[in-house]
Amino acid sequence: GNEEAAAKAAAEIADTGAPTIFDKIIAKEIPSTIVYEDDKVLAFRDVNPQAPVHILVIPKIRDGLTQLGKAEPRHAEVLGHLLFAAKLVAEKEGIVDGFRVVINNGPEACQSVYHLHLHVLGGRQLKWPPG
Ligand code: IU
Repeated sequence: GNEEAAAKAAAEIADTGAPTIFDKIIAKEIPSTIVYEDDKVLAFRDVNPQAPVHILVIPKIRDGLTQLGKAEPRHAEVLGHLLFAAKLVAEKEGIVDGFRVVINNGPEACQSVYHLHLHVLGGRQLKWPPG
């Protein structure tokens, strides 16, 4: 009902630390189109692509990284690993000459899933500034 929908919407605009749908994607309980995977990160196609190539790169273990703004010194290594994986994904997708990596942090940036993720976008002329 309406209340349920309102609660769901509220949950998605706040960093509650609750499990997210990405846990199920990592566990392969929810199917996704995986384009790259190693021991630390998973990259899969966004279900609502904003460009011909739109891939999300996420840490397999969230470890408090609900959003970039919560990063601690211990996360530096995985943050670097995620960015390098984004480059590997761009190469694999054939967009390495023109792509964008985006992290939406918090409500004002329209973050909707509180498990850190890098968006890798390309395959068309991207505009600047972004919306
Ligand atoms: P955001 O930066 O938190 O707004 O990005 C979340 C992305 O996760 C967004 O682009 C969604 O389309 C995407 N996504 C997904 O790929 N699969 C899902 O099951 C859900 C969201 I929920």
